[in-house]
Parts: sequence; C-alpha cells; structure tokens
Amino acid sequence: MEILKAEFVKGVVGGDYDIGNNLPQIAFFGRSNAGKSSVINSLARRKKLVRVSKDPGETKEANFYKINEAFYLVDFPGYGYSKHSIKMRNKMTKRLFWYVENSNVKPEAVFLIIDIKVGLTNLDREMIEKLKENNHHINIVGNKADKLGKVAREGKVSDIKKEEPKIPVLLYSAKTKEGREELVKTILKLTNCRV
Ligand SMILES: Nc1nc2c(ncn2[C@@H]2O[C@H](COP(=O)(O)OP(=O)(O)O)[C@@H](O)[C@H]2O)c(=O)[nH]1
Ligand SMILES: [Mg+2]
Repeated sequence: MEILKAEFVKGVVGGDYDIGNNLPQIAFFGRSNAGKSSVINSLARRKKLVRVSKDPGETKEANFYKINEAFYLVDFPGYGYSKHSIKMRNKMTKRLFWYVENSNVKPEAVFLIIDIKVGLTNLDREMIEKLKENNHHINIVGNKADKLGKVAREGKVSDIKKEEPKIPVLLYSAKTKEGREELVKTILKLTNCRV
C-alpha cells in the first residue's frame, strides 16, 4: 500500500465539511510552524502539494487533498500563530473547536502534529481535551525528530506518554522522511484504503 496519487481539491472556510462524496477524512491539526504542511507534502512525496502562502499563519481555510481517489487529508489552519492578535488567535481556535464539536463530517482520526523538540504545549493540551470530549480518534505525530538525538527524543516521547498514555505517538521527520512508512500505513488502515 502506498500513497500513489494526491491532488488539491478545495479549501473550506468553516461550516460545511461535507465535500460531497462520502470519502473518509483524516484531519491534521497543530500549532503553526509545527510542520503540518511539510508532513503532508512528505506523505505525498511532493514538494509543493500543500499550498504554502507567504504568511503561513494567515491560512484560514481547511484544505482538502484527495489521496488515491479514496480519502482526504485535511490540512486545518494552525493554531497559536505568534503574529496574530489574541482576538484572531481566539477566533481560529474557536473555529477548530467548532469543527471538533459540530462538523457534519467526522474524521476517521485527527493527527496532531507537534514539534517533538518543543513537546506538547498548553494549546495542544487544550485541543487534546476538546478532541477527547468529542470522542475523536487521536494520534500524535512528533515531527522534526531529526533535530534530536536518540536519548532526547526518547525522553520527549516518554513525557508525552506520561501525560497521555492512551494516545499513540509516532516520531517523524518531514525532512529525513523518518516514520513515513509507518504513518502511511496507519492512515491507509484508518481509511480502509486498499490501493
Ligand atoms: N528540521 C526540520 N524542519 C522541519 C520539519 N518539518 C518542517 N520543518 C520546518 O518547519 C517550518 C514550518 O513548517 P510548515 O510545514 O510550514 O509548518 P506548518 O505551519 O505547521 O504548516 C519550515 O521552516 C519547515 O522547513 C522537519 O521534520 N525537520
Ligand atoms: Mg502550513
């Protein structure tokens, strides 16, 4: 099983996430700069699949990428963008919370992308609580693993495991592609993709 085909379909700004054909959706959440766009590009083995605006924190749409004609990866706006006013940050967080609580389409799973060197932040913790309250299936992707040595990365993973023993944590590097095979396998399994 592999990711063979990936195409941008559309961007959605809040509201209707039912984009029409009942294909399963996998949601990508994370703080701005954690590497969400890079992870999706690395999964698709494409450098520029994910539209990266000049000012990435300004992206307000949830962007849908159709994979293997079988499911969608959905890149949500990052939260906690440092250049935003607190008002704007609250607005973006509210919109993500709305999706978590009320969306007309429930994703098969939410992949929370974090910078493993930074670990979980309070914003990530808030998001995890909200996801749990609404019974979402959560996976944490500890991206930028290339920045840490073996001992440091194990320490970071065990810190997360202590806090969230039930959530799977996968070490990943969009830069070196470490963890890619496992992440692809997990996603294809969750979406029942047999291609
Ligand atoms: N060293 C390293 N840098 C990364 C990795 N993934 C992303 N980055 C860098 O982190 C920054 C933010 O990445 P981006 O994908 O735009 O993050 P997003 O805001 O979450 O979509 C960029 O400068 C990337 O080159 C990784 O696995 N390793
Ligand atoms: Mg991005």
